[in-house]
Amino acid sequence: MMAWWKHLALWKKIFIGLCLGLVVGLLFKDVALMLKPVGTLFLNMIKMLIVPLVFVTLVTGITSMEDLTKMRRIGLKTFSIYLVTTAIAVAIGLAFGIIFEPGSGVALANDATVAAKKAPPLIDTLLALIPSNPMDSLVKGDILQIIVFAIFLGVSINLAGEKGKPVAAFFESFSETMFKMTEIVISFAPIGVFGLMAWVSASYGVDVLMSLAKVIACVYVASIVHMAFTMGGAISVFARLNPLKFFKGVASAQTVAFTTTSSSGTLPVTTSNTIHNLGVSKPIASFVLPLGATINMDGTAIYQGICAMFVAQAFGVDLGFADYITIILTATLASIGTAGVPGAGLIMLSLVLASVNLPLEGIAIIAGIDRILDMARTTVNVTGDAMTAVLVAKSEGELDEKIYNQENVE
Ligand code: DAS
Repeated sequence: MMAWWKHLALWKKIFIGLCLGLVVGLLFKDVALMLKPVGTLFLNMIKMLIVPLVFVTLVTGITSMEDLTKMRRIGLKTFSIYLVTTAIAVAIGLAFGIIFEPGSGVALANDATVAAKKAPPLIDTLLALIPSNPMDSLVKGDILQIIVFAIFLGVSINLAGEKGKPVAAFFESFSETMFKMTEIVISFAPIGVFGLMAWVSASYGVDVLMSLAKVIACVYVASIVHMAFTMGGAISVFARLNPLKFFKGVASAQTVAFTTTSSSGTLPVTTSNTIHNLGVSKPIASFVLPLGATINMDGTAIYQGICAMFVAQAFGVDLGFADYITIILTATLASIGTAGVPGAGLIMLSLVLASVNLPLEGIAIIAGIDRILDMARTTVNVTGDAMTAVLVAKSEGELDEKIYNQENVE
């Protein structure tokens, strides 16, 4: 038995953990609820990695691109892909909301118990990007501020020339060490995913899912459409690579994202998958992925487009063309401001609803099933990050196609 399990690819082990967790949660609810600590332990292990991994790999990603023009070129490509795919994602979400009307006929939850947390004004989010005390940001795990500080530090090391080399070497060594620690943590993913999935399926059960089945179905189908056509199409057309190999190579990260609902938490797995399964060079992966885990949220954009339509329909509010444009703009910006942590998109949804004067009470209805929706949107978010890393690496000639086309992936 052990030999069979030992030689199984990691993504298959994780998938088995996911399915077993689902079954145990639905059939043995009491046992499954006791499994939550197993999932929490795994979550804490990947949270332990986030700050050091994001910080050292981003600094290393930048110092390894000594040529500032190359870094500027890669940065431009990365941000352009992020913005375009996110805007497409919102449009797909809106289209699904308009066509399938998930909110029509929904029994409104009058006891709006969940007070809709107000999202911070966008200008505050942008101003807060510069960390007044980078050590404090590192200690608190303020990922956006850590990324800004890492970019400043990486560029400064490059500008320091010879005098910066010892620091660059330190971060290079630290980065390799963090990749090793990541491999250790990832080996626990199958059992961690089992515990998380068992707790989620036991907590939500089937009845909650049925009552809002239409909006859940809309988010899941729109997410699959965006991954298959937008992302699969981009890999096929612009990178001229087999999209099926891409989805197989990123399966572990998708499964961890699905169960943890945290892009940042999944970052160690996303990084490992893109390097070891998809052949992306470490410098490109180290630059594109930490940024993506924080500002590239296609799944969240889809979710906000659909939920804005859901709330408008549930409360009988008619939206005009100008409202749709406003939703596309605010949902794109809101998804950039959404942190890569569980439930962040729900908070930013208040920004999108407020932008078109939709009742924030709608958030209380969504809140009841938000974890289920978060599982889908985080999976899309992580897949979009990996897709961007592949496109940028291929365009820079830093993608090893032998690794990309390999049969056995982790
Ligand atoms: N859960 C967030 C993430 O980690 C996305 C969201 O809440 O919308 O990507």
